[in-house]
Amino acid sequence: MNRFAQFPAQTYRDAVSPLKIVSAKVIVTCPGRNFVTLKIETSQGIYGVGDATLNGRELAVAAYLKEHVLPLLIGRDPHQIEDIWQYLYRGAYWRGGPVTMSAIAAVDMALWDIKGKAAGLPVYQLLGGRCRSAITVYGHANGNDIEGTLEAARQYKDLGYKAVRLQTGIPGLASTYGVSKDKFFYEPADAGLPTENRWSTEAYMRTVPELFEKARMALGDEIHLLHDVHHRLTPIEAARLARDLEPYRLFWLEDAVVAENQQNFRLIRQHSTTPLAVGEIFSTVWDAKQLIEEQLIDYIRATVVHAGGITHLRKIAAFADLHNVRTGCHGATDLSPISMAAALNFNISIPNFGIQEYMRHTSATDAVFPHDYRFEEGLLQVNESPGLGVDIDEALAAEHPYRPAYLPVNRLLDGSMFNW
Ligand code: CS2
Ligand code: MG
Repeated sequence: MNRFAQFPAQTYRDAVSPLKIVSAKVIVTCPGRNFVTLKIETSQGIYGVGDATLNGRELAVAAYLKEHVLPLLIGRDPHQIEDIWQYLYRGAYWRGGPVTMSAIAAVDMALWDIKGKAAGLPVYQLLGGRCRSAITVYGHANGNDIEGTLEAARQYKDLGYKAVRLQTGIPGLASTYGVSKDKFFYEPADAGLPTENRWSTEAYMRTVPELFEKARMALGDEIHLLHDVHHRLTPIEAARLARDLEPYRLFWLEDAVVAENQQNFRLIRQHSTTPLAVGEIFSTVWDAKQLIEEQLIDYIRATVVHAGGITHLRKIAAFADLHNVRTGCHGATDLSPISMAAALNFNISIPNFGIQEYMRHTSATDAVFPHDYRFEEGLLQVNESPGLGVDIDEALAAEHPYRPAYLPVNRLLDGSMFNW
């Protein structure tokens, strides 16, 4: 029996009858990697779930929710999603940032889940319905060297992916961002204390153009190719790399430079037509305002769990749409299947969807988070079940206790602290 069938369609009166939030809990689980989940329960037995995972800082968000948010929710009408969002955002006084906005995001996702279940509709139907039949996704191909990366890319192409991100090991460097031990499942938070990588921009800049030249020869012109610089270049270095990659027609070059100084991207724009993507670490629209207004980027990567949930992400997408910027939501394995389910309901309902990152979760994670979305021929099909179409198996979650895990740090060869 479909586990979501318990929520039958209800008339409007029933759907908005006085529901009250009666309890809420934070569930931290580690089926191979840590996830933080918020579960909000209501007076009619309808409950909603939200993802609150912030890779490497999970317990900060769990504490923020438990100590400073959950007491404020009890007794409220869960249908008042926008008012509760504004209450938590303005009421904190200290606005924005990844911890606060991940906590607000979890509440927002759970409330949309409740509203969908109460209405007997998938959340995307409450967001305006379908703008497309399914969601195009990209996978992560990586290897210790170029040939290994291309071999992984062929596997993704054989699985039906229409788009694949390529990250390769760099000759002379023991490790680098994006190259994982397990070639199919990538989890960078790999140790109880941060592991230290060493970095050489020169070696990187020599390797990446060769990677994409060989990729185009090996994979053809049809498949979309993407690359994540992961914040590691200066603006002029990024401009040179973007120009060097133009012959290989990337779908996007991601996080070419750090984006605290949004005008960094003006220099890249002056030198290259390679499309640019940024924003997975953004918490609100204010982190991207100049980038979008000046059309310094082509894709905004802000994600449902780190940018305030569906409610705020829709505002970012609407603002981006005014400036011909499309979405490209972050979808790494450190965002739970709850985030993916919410992202798909968001993606299917907006006019300026670009692409969705889809790093598959392990079977252990999927068992803890049963969900109705499914992968078919390079596309993700969104749930038709009420709400977000995802759940958490609390008994199974309890079998996987939290395990401290930190993201790596990066230093230059001379030991200077750098960006990972
Ligand atoms: C990466 C992420 O998927 C991406 O584009 O930037 O894997 C990122 O490194 C992790 O989410 C960090 O936890
Ligand atoms: Mg990235």
